Amino acid sequence: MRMIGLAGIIGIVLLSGMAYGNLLGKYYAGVNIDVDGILQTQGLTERFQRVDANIDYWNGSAYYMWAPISGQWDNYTVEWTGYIRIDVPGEYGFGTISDDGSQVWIDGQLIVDNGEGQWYDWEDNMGENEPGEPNQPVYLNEGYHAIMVRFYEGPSYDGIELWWLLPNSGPSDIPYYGTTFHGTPPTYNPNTNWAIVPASVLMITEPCAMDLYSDGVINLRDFAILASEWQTLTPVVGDLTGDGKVDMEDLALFVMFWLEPCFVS
Ligand SMILES: [Ca+2]
Ligand SMILES: [Ca+2]
Ligand SMILES: [Ca+2]
Ligand SMILES: [Ca+2]
Repeated sequence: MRMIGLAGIIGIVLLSGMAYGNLLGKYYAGVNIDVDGILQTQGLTERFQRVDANIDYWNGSAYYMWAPISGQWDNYTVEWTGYIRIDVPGEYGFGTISDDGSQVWIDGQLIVDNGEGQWYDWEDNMGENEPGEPNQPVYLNEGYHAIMVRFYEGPSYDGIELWWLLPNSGPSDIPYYGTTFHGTPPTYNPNTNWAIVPASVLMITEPCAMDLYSDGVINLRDFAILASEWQTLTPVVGDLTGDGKVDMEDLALFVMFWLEPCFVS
């Protein structure tokens, strides 16, 4: 551990508690919609990756231009991946409003298909969708669930928001008046129980990967294992980043999850 140094320790302190508010966003030039209408990223040119706190890229104005890729107003794709923390087991609603299309997968299952080319449109898995598309709340148990959202922009205006409806909320009006808004800007509906999925439940990596001692919490026991493999050439479990060595990058990732639960049953 001598190698860490003061700067490393300061970095660790700054990173502590930063597990949440992280989704990995991959930004691509181009659009690829397959024959089944699924948004794909194969064949597209990746322009950059960045960390996004959550998916909240529209401010409700009629002629909003998100345009996250510099110099590329149209014809791009974004894929977000990470995990969502569920504290209350039950049936969840998910929905997007986007221009153009978007799709949401939870644990690898497509649960919201709002993938069409469109002016802003809302769709969810609670009944506001197109015929034949997913129309069931998704049951999620306590713990971390993989989430992936894909979004594409064809021409003109663009933006996306990801919303959820918590269990036992009862039926709720959607967050915007109307469902499709052809030619009419969506108007925010305050009488809704839906909420934008907050950064506080989103993370890039789920904490159980850090629970090296498997006792259900990220703690000193896990740190001791990580330290025992420090800079070894053949780490067994401590290589959290997958680059074949245990170093500052692994430690920086580890401390982000300090004292996080891992919901071991
Ligand atoms: Ca739609
Ligand atoms: Ca558009
Ligand atoms: Ca542990
Ligand atoms: Ca590593």
